Amino acid sequence: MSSTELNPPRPIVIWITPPGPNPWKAVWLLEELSLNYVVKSFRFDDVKKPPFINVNPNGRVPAIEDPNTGLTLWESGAIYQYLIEVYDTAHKLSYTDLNQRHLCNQWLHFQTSGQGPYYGQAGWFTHLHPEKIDSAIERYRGEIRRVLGVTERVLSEKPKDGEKWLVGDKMTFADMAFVPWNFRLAEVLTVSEDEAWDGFPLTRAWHDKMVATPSWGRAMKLRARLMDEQGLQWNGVPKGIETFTEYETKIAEAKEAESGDIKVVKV
Ligand SMILES: N[C@@H](CCC(=O)N[C@@H](CS)C(=O)NCC(=O)O)C(=O)O
Repeated sequence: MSSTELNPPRPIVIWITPPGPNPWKAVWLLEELSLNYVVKSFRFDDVKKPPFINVNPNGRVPAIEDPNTGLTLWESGAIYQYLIEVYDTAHKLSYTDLNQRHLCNQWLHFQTSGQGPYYGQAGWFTHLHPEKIDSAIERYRGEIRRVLGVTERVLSEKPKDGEKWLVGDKMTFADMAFVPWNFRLAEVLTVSEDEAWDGFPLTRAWHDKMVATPSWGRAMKLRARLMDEQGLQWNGVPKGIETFTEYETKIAEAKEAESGDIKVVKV
C-alpha cells in the first residue's frame, strides 16, 4: 500500500461517548493499526436513545459501522476480533498459530466478562449508586484485586529476562483489551496509583508499557478533547463540580427534585 492510500479506503465509523473506558479500547486498536476512521461522539445521556439505539439495540458503546464491508458491530470484544481478522493481516497484534490465536481469544473473553463488568460495578457502587452499600463495594473491589492477581500470576510465570505479554512474545490485542479499565484503576478504587497497584508490580509494569505507546497517547488526547467539548473533566464529572462527593450530592438532589439537569456520567 502506498503512503497516500488510506486503509481502509472508506473510514470506519466508531460511535462513542467519551467518559467510559470501553470506547477507548476500540479507538486505541484503530490507532495502533493506523486505520482510517471517524468518531461519532455523543453524550452518555443519549446512549439508550435514537439514533444510537438503531445502531446498537443494547445501547452501549462502542459500536462500529464499516462501509467497506457493510458490517455494523457492537460489543468491544467482537469489534476487536473483527478488526484483527480483517485489518491486522500483517499480524502486528495477533498470531497465525492456532493455539496462540485461541489463547488471545481466551484473554479477550476473560477481559470482557471477567474484568470490565467488575471494574464497572465497583465504579458504579462507589460513585453513582444512590445508596452506599458497603458489601457491594467490597465485593467488587475484592474482585478487581482478584483479577489483577490473575494477570500477576500469569506474567510472573513468563521467562525472567524476556518481555512479559499474555500470549507469546509481543503485545497483542489480548494485552491491549485490559488497558482502558486498568487506566481507571485508582479512580475506581478511590486510592492513589501506588496503593491501587500495590501487590501487582508485574501487572503495573505491563500496563505502564502499553500506556506509553504513542497510539494510546493519541487516543487519550482525543478523549481529552471530546470530554472538553462536552464540558466534562477528565474523570467524567462535569466542570465546575470539584469532587465526586459533590457530584453524588447533586445527583441525589436532582433525583429528589426529579430534575433532569444533572446527568449521570458513568466512569
Ligand atoms: N460489554 C460491552 C460493554 C460496553 C459498555 O458498558 N459501555 C458503557 C460505556 S464504557 C456504556 O455504554 N454504558 C451505557 C449504560 O450503562 O447504559 C462492551 O464490551 O462493549
